[in-house]
Amino acid sequence: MRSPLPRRTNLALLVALAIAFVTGIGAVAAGTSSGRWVVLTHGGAGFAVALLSPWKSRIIRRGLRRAKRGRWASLCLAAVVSVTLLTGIGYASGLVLSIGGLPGMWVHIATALAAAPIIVWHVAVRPARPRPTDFSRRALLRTGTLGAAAAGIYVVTNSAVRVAGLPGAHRRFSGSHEMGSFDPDSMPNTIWLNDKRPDVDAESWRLTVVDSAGAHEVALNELLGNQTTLRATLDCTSGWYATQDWTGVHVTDLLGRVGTARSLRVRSLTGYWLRFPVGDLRNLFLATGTAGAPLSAGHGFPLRLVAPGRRGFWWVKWIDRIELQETPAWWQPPFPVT
Ligand code: HEM
Ligand SMILES: Nc1nc2c(c(=O)[nH]1)N[C@H]1C(S)=C(S)[C@@H](COP(=O)(O)O)O[C@H]1N2
Ligand SMILES: [Mo]
Repeated sequence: MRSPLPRRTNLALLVALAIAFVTGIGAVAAGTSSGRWVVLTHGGAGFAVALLSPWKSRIIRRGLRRAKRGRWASLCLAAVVSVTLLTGIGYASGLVLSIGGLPGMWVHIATALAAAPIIVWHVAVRPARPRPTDFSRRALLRTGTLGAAAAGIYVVTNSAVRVAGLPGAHRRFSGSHEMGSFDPDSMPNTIWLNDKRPDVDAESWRLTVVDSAGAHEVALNELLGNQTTLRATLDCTSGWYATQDWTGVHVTDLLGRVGTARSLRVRSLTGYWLRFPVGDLRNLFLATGTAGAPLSAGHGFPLRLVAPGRRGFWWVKWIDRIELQETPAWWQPPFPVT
């Protein structure tokens, strides 16, 4: 009889990768500290993948002795997953924050996304069917041991990062590193690949506000009249965060009756937009400045959104229109595409 070990290794690896993938997406969606457990599970799943790799390399080495269809794609998969693993650990520890000018977290996410379809294909061409014995008490115990070992390694590496005083010791719950708090000039500018920084003329710029009473326009001067300050943390999915004192007005100061509206669509003059549930209006802030100075062009001059508790991609820059709509808030891509 053939040993069940390779099959179980493959199954465990598949489960660990699936958990890492789902919690990875959860980690970059998490805006409040209640998302901490998702990020912790992600690290644990990542280390479970790492723990299984010695067994998996034995399987791979054996497999390579037999010529198989799609061998190169499988080796490519192994390479892509290894890079994902290494960039994850490199970024989390702070040892490798940037790779070829790109944020290391960006490379981590890009390779993980590239691995996903190859994994689906890889499993489809050699399906490993679980057997009843894979769910026996002993097998479950072994799975539990793997989980505990992964959690153990996670705790040990995290402590090592702290003892060694690596930058990773000061990560936020989301895994992000601090960059440029209270110093907007040293805070990164993050712009999606398909967006571009516009040059805005402050004189002619207007904010169009649409509520149940219709549309009206607001000039920059009017916004500068009656400002308050809000301390809030911008946490980008590319792995950095910064806390700033933002000056501006609350969205609710500009909007009239909500009526039957279900969402607020916040649009950038570049075309970039996001939709927020009306239940969230009280938390949304429109900033014209930070640290006592007007926003820089890169940070969204003349007006940007400050959305405490939401990840950076929600913080629309260069806003030219906010509009209450009856469309439900979930009616938008889960992550912005334009
Ligand atoms: C599917 C394969 C994946 C593997 C094997 C993997 C593995 C890892 C590992 C080992 C870490 C370091 C954990 C630590 O030391 O704290 C990490 C961190 C991270 N990964 Fe992944 N990852 C995967 C996919 C993803 C995806 C798809 C995303 C996002 C879309 C993602 C986002 C993150 C984030 C935000 C961190 C930082 C969290 C922290 O500092 O603990 N990962 N990953
Ligand atoms: N119009 C527009 N707004 C945008 C973006 C963009 O590309 N275009 N990037 C978002 C992302 S991903 C982040 S993290 C923050 C970054 O803000 P900053 O460049 O001021 O640091 O802006 C958000 N607002
Ligand atoms: Mo971002």
